[in-house]
Amino acid sequence: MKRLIAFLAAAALISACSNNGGNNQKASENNNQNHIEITNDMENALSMIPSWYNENHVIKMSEPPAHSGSYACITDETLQYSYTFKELLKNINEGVPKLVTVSGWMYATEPNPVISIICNVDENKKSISWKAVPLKDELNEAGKWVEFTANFYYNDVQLKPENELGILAWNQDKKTVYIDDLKITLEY
Ligand SMILES: [Ca+2]
Repeated sequence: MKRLIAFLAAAALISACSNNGGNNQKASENNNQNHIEITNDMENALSMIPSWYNENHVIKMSEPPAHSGSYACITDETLQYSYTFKELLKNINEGVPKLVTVSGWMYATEPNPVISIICNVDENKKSISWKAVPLKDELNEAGKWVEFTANFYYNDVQLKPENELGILAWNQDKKTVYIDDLKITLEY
């Protein structure tokens, strides 16, 4: 119930922000029955947006500048896990997704860092599906923002509305990688 209230509060916040056209609140949803889009530009991460965790990994950027606005997520040797989206499937939409696509921008400080996008599904706090898309080859140029996309298909798992979806980047390298402007798309 607490989560549901938090989710409704988030939905209210999102719609309030889209009404005033505010640019600084980009944790938004663009929905129809078969397609849900959740975006987060990290500019308001520190206000603790519901369904998003690890906001202490979002920092004010100067060198390099963030991809959008002033804030982006840092991952490095000690902050291996990025800003994270976590929510019950039933709180996102009716039904369960066939495909989850995670896209966004990453800035590698050295070429070819060992970093992956992780899509995990928990049932009763226990993982029933853990998928990783490595981005090492995509990030072959350091010192610039590079767009990435990771697709996760769920034909092989029987998802349930009660399952919890968790999405994050996992940096297994010593090299720092910054992340900004995440977009999570769910196809039903
Ligand atoms: Ca940003």
